[in-house]
Amino acid sequence: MYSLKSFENGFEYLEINLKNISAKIALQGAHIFEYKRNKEDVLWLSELSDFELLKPIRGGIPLCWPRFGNQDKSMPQHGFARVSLFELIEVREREQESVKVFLKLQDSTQSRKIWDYKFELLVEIIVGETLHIKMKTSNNSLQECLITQAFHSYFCISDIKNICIENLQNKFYLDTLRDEICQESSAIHISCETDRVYQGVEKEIYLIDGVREVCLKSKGSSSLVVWNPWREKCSKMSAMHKDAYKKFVCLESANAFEDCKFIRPQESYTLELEIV
Ligand code: TA6
Repeated sequence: MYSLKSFENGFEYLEINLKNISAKIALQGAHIFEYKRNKEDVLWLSELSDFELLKPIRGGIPLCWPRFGNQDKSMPQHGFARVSLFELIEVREREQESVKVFLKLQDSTQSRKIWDYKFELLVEIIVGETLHIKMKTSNNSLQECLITQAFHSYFCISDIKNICIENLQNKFYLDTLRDEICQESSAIHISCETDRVYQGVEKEIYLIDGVREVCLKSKGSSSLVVWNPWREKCSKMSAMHKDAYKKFVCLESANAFEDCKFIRPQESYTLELEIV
């Protein structure tokens, strides 16, 4: 049902195969880079993605932590977790139904140079008919820490022109391209570069692609990012074909901007996502 594998360059990942479900999880970044249901990809992965230490994988679900975005110049964009090697703690099989994987990242001399906190980041992934991820930050420092974070999920779609995103009606969002606060009026269709951070998001979000529907249920998050680079930005992005923008949309359950989290010493905070 599961095996630890590596690419020729030694890049390690866990491969999970159940009856109608399969997944691949890189130890770097605790990064789910493949999740299939009935042999259909739910997550999008660039054919040009790197699988090299210290290079983020392009696609799947990058874990943005302890920062989302690039406002904090002391840190790589989207933080350092996605380019850090996690320890594989335990894998629990439950018949042919599901496999639960526990991975852990702790502070190090390198991490403390970038972010001077003692921490433990525990990632729990349940691969089954749904994909369930929990990211638990424990602050083992003597001072309070601030985190912003996100499951930066890339979803496979038939074509960007065919999809709509439901349940964000009336929500306010930051249009990061125009640096403007706007209010969503209806279901979202994408026809240009889109980079929006919705706030006050409590309910599940639906990605509708023809007859296909993916539902995102999150806990511990009230912000959701909707991103598609569209043609021009896509052509400038690393590890992406120039037409890749047509085949994915990012819906990112987050704690971003005003939804940031302060964690007191010896306390923890968990961000959860279930992809149904
Ligand atoms: O979540 C949207 C975003 O912040 C975009 O602005 C774009 O930068 C995207 O993430 C990809 O970032 P990456 O560092 O993975 O290339």
